[in-house]
Amino acid sequence: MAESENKKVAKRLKTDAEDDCGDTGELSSDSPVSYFEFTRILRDCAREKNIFIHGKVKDQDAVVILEKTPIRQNTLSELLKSSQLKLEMKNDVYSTYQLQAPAHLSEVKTTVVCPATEKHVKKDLHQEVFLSFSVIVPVPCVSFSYEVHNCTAHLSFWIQWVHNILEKKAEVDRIVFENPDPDTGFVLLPDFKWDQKQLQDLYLIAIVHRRDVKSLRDLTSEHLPLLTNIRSKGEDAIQRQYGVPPRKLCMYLHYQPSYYHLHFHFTSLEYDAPGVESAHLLSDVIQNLQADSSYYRIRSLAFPLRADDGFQGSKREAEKA
Ligand code: GTA
Repeated sequence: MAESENKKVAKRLKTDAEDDCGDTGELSSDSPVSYFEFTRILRDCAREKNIFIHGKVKDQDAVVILEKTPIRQNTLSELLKSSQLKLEMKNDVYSTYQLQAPAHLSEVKTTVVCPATEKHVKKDLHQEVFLSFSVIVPVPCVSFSYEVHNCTAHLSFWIQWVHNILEKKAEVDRIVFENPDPDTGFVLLPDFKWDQKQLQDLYLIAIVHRRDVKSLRDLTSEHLPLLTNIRSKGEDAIQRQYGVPPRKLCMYLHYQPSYYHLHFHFTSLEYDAPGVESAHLLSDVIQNLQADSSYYRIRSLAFPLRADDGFQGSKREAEKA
């Protein structure tokens, strides 16, 4: 990347200074976390270095997600020079240490969902996962409602946060790009899983302005202009803002999504993003719709199903009826 581009990207990424002041980085002494009373651990993932905790904040249910953030290249020399090292073991040329970093280099990304509904709690609870297939029912709208109401209704969420973004009631200063066209337009902004501190784990979402398209299942060739617009304008915006070229981006949507308002994930190819088992690449979706407008209306689609989804039961009920 050229030096001027590097500077532009560095400006776009969040710095520690920004974290200590301003709108999004306000130091918060009265956050829900200060009142959090632990109930139980929902999920604990050593590889992803995150933990999902259920608890109460002033009598309301809450979920707190703690995640160790990646080590940033621009803080490496400070990290090595200003940390204390405690020797753990030494053997031949090998030695391991506990590195105690200064406070500003050892932050933990914290996500709070409060008040959390039963669905929020259930979503983050560790469960056995099986591969399942969505049922093909000849009438597309029946198929859609069958899946949504019998399988995912209890795991799909209110999308108020999506409407807040589209109506500029939340995350306004985080918007990276917007195309306001009511049919093919969208808003591109950082996913809340990305702390925007390094490009290796770049993660943005494109939320469409249209409110009548809920998921992959609704897409037909009528939506090709929307999909190609998102691909080309999304790629351009990310290249402009972050210097990441399209060949280093992964663009996809989830089936089944957690939130039923059409949106796309743009992640760095270097990032091992969660949800890969339910991802459908945008380029494949475009090609499939070009070949067959009803592809996603009639196909049976595989998706991961959690042990307590109740889908198997519902399916059996439906078969019996
Ligand atoms: N900018 O308010 C928001 C917001 N919310 C509520 C969700 N998202 C938001 N983005 C902004 N502001 O990528 C993002 C989500 C997700 C996308 C919805 O919208 O981060 P989806 O409908 O396809 O749902 O996408 P998906 O991907 O299945 O659900 P989600 O929440 O991403 O969960 C997938 C897995 O990611 C989980 O099983 C869990 O392992 C992991 N995960 C969830 N939340 C976090 C977190 N905060 N930190 C780390 N890992 C997480």
